[in-house]
Amino acid sequence: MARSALDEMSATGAFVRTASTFRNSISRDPNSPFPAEAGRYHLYVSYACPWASRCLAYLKIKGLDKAISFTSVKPIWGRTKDTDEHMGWVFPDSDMEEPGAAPDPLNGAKSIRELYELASTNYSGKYTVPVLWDKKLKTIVNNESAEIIRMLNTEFNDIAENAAVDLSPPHLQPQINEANDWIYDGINNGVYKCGFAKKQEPYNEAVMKLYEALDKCEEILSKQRYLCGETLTEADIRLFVTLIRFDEVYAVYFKCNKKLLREYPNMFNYTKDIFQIPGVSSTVNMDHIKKHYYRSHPSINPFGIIPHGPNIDYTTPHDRDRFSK
Ligand SMILES: N[C@@H](CCC(=O)N[C@@H](CS)C(=O)NCC(=O)O)C(=O)O
Repeated sequence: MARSALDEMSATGAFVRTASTFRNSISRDPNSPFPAEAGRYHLYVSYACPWASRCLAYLKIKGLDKAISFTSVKPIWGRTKDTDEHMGWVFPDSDMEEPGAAPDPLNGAKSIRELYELASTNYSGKYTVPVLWDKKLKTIVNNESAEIIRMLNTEFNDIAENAAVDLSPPHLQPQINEANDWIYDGINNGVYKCGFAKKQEPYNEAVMKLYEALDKCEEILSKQRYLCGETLTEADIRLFVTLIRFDEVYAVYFKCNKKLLREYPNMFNYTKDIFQIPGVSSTVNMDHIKKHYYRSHPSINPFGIIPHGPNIDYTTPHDRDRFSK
């Protein structure tokens, strides 16, 4: 039977994420199997998903959203096949069904699962988003967001409207990699380890690590505008997608309530700062985010009640200009 994140459990009740499977690369080299070309690739995403949202943020920041089309699935998981019980990402039947979500324009697939089955006849992993799809070869190029964002940053610069924006400049690469490591483990994946734990001990461990990492970010951001200095980098986009979901979802749903994002003055203002970068707010669909988490895992929230608050307005002024100006 097909699996989902909720099944990824160690014997001790800890959530253990498995690696992505499709790991090909798009290259600026026109002779490569997947050359960077306008109009050739499509991103399948869910607005709810932080990993997919970091790809969307890159499309906007790099000015690639005309060259690379994208479609979001519906926020709430549904049956992916009539013949088994698997629940996962599904497309709406029309544009009207769920604002923001659209039917699959390329393959007419009903679910993300169908795309994986089109790309590989013997795939047995999870059916995750994002999916970077090649329209020409009708296959999945890559389903690992950490790699997709790096391709979007460097390989499409002949096409990108904002080619000069480099979110991984070589001189900052070691610092970015270092920040990514502890932020992924403590925060991006850390909130999932808190929320999906089935025993107290792994939850305790994850929540302790999470708040150590958040405190460390707050400390860094009290001294500089962004995680790696005075310019926005990949590390910031990767942190942002988790922070923007923190108070609305993770604090309640994943039991990350020791301290709220809005109680960290530097990180809270930093989140507003990134939200206000042109294009980024269009990648944050809080309606999809809340619906997905609160309604897609009945074992965690059996009645599917979506909490009313806190409805934070990230468009209000922030204080981060104090660093760069
Ligand atoms: N490492 C992957 C993780 C992607 C991922 O876990 N996506 C989740 C949504 S937030 C998903 O599609 N889950 C489907 C499932 O668990 O069945 C990436 O960063 O691209």
